[in-house]
Amino acid sequence: KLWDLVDEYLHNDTESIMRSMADHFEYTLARNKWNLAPQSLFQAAAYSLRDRMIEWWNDTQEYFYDQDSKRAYYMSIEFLMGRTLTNALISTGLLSPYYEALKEFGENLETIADLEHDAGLGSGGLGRLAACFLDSLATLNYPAWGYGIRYKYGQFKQNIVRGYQVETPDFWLESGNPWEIPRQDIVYKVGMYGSVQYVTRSDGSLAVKWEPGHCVGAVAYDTPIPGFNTKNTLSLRLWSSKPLVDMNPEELKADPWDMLRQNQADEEITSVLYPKADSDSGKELRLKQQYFFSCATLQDIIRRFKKSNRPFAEFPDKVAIQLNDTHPTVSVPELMRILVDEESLPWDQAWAITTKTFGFTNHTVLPEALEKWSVPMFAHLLPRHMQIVFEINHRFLEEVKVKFDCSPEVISRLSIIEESNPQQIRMANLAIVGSHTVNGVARIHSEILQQSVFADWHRLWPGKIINITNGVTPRRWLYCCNPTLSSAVTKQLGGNAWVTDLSLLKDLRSHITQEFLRDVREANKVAKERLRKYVSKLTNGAVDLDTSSLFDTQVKRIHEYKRQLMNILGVIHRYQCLKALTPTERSQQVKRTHIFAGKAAASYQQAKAVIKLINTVADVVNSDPQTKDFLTVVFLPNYSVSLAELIVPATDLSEHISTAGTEASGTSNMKFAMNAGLIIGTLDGANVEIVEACGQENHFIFGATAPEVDKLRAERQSVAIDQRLYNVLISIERGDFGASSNYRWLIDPLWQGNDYYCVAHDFPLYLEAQQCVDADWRTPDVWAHKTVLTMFGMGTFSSDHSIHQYARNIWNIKPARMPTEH
Ligand code: 26Y
Repeated sequence: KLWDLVDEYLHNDTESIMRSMADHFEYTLARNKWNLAPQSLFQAAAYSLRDRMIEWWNDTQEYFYDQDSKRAYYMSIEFLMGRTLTNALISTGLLSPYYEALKEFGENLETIADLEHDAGLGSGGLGRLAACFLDSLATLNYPAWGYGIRYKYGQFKQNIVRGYQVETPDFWLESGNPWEIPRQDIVYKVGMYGSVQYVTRSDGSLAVKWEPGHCVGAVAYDTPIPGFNTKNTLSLRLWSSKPLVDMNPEELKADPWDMLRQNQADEEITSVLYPKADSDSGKELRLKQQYFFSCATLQDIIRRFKKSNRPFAEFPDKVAIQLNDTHPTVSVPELMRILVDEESLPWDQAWAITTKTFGFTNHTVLPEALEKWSVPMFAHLLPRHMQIVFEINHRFLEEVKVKFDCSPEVISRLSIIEESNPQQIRMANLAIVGSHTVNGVARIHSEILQQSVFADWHRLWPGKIINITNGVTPRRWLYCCNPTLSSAVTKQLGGNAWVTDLSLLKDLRSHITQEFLRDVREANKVAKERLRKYVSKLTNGAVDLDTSSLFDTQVKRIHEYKRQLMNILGVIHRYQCLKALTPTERSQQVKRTHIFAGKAAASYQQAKAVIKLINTVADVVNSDPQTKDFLTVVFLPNYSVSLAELIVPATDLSEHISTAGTEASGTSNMKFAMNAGLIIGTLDGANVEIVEACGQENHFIFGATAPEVDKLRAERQSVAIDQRLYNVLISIERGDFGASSNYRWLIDPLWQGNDYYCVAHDFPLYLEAQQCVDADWRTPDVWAHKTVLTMFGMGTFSSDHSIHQYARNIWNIKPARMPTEH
């Protein structure tokens, strides 16, 4: 009876929603009904929606438990979730009653949704991929959990001051986070430091026991993840650190001030994403974060597993754990420690369980991103884990020597321990040895893993390294962010089944109607107008984008390999060409708006210099009366998920121009193409598969291919500087864009032929590709056809498609959809 009352309370008609919003407004937020502040209305809406999601979440968990489902656990140090409100309303099917309810409160849903602070607990592609995967897992009814860290500060906020990037903390929890459910009852103890003891068991055998020198608490915070058009609701469980005073009795005797400092240090573990790693203490903090999160997650997974009273031998039948890059890899020795030391399993059995449980995804081939930890530091923080890693390595190398005829060089490359001074632990090697399957994130990337980065492993264990090409969720990246275009697709297909089955788009490819071409153009116009308003507000009216111009966009992390430099050098070239023309000639040129956004790592000089150059070029170009009607350049500060949702639908041409062989996949390429945008790009990452699916003739592909890049580098050929590049560089040297000393980091390597990322080689080819863009843009019908063929070719780039492959080929899990009456 009691529960019936609750169910009644949670009805989903407008009036019930208004009532529950009013309740939260008054009792959760303690606000006064005469002061309906928009921020509080957002929170009231969020809390009331959360109530509904919690109910479904509880039902879902009960259902998975009853079904005894095998679950997949996605462990990721980043989750770049962005905003939740609109997405959750659309997934739960409650958009229209909430729209109405807010109207009754005198507010517009869009305005309210805009008040939500992005959850920016990630820095780029890897974190956003994790977020898309959660959306797909929920939507496809897979039994799964996301696990990560609840950082108090997300990725820094980027401010642009006089053209320079200035970082300030992103205190995203400032106005509270209505989506999360703090679970003060779910707290695990995480040990660190200390020593290893040997104790004799009653049967005379020797047991090893780690006695940590210090313990902290890990508190669970859950965020419900609703599936689209299903009641299945998953959870993202993020850990927050807190002091455990009574767990550390020795420390209780210490000076109270010391204890306070220790408490603060404990809380700091989950304070920031990627703490600065330029000192030993910074590096240790990063490792501490990784261990903290791995340790808490494994305890939680094992507690859930134990509820079914099965023997540990069956653990891999019920649990699949995915390591999203190497960051959670300390989970491998941690699971071994639990099984061997705490559960007293023999090593071989523990190892079989461990390797059957883990899968490992690699996201980068850049050597500097392959994580290593110094052995002394690791041994100090995690003495028992260090022993276990040595033991894993010893047994692995013995096996290799016996079974395979490897040279000493190969053995030393395969070794988990790098014999440097001090020794280093290669986390990628540990992840490969500790998991049953390794995957790359786009076909070319997986091939590079097999043939070069992990070639030794591929020879050792053929078939272990596989490919699963990334995808993005069509819910957020088309249905929600581009309602006009979505309606057009729904109209064409006579329903919105495509939202959960994007492959339906391909059926539209063979009969493109005039009506649809018109609709696509209209959607693009609406989106451009929205972006125009945003930029105008941002710049206090100083920049008014011309929505009839071609919007050319490059938005992503700023990195040398992504070559934003080549893009801006191309813009300078265009500017120089315009200046050289007569006014009549100028007026015949394609009008363009070049949009940039992206953050540079705080210590990355070259990337920061690129930001300064883009901003300065923007100042010069936008205020030049001769060119300003034909060329506009904008750098939009503080790139984020919600900013991307605004930019993606408004873009005509997006740039994915990394040096071939460097971008593992890229996922924004998929977002733009899904929104009927064309791509200018290299044959790198997922571009290769995108243009294969959409037609290479519909895109602007240029530049050295990955084997050509290898050759250029091997031959150390110095590439002659093209005349146009020369003119651009000279203009920068001359100070046309402020003091050239700002750009030494960028320009000198080019003059010196020290051009690892092949900018000079690809520049002329890039300019040619841009000329092809202009030519096509001048023929609107040609352009429109290409955009539509592109969009309809994107059926396999949904994260749903990727997740089905993970489920089948790595995790061995099955969907378990709750019946609707549940
Ligand atoms: C060094 C370390 C701590 C580290 C921190 C962050 C290493 C890597 C990363 C993040 C990597 C990342 O975001 N990689 C991107 O993953 C995307 C999803 O697979 C790819 O699309 C993209 O090409 C790749 O750069």
